[in-house]
Amino acid sequence: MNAPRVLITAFEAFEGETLNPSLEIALRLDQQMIAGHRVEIEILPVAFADTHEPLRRRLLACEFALVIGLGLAGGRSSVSLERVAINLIDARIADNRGAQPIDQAIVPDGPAAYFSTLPVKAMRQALVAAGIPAQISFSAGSYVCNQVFYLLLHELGLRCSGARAGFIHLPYLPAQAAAHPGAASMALDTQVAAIERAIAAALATPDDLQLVGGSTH
Ligand code: PCA
Repeated sequence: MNAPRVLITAFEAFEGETLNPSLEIALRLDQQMIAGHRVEIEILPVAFADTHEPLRRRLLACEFALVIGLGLAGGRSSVSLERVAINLIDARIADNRGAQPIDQAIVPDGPAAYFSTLPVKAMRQALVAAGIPAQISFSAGSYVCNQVFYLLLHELGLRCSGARAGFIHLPYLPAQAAAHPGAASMALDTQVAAIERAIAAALATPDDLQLVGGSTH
């Protein structure tokens, strides 16, 4: 029998970087087995106009038990388990195709926001227990990562009831932080371990734990 599957999405490099930790993690985890599930990957361009189609195609058959988007949030010191995707594009910088849309809806007439359907508290607990800095985040920004996060939940909600999805933002890799004096970073091995543990925790936790994890700012 074929093993159930998990999809990880990742991004190419952007904003003048040559690396993106999400891509490095995805390449390391492609076809790996985690808690009896086979990991598959989808590499996305950092381009507002070119993410929806590959996602829609990949999600069409509702074949994934879990879908987790990954992306870089340069400057953050922890692995960020995102809670909220908003229906807004407000690009701080041009994307890799030169587009810089401002104040547009991702899905016209779509809901203002979607919540992650991953058990983010349980996932954070699993990471912290493994000695990996992790936090809950209440904003995935208004750039391409937030767009993918929103579209994952939108597409899965439209046709794949029961499929769980969310987004995780990652710190710089050390080689990237070297070019940004003072910026935090996390080694690739630690980032890979974080995503392995996050996936395992999500698969093991149908209903999230009631743990403190809110924010005052
Ligand atoms: N991070 C960007 C887009 C691609 C990525 O890895 C973001 O946070 O929107």
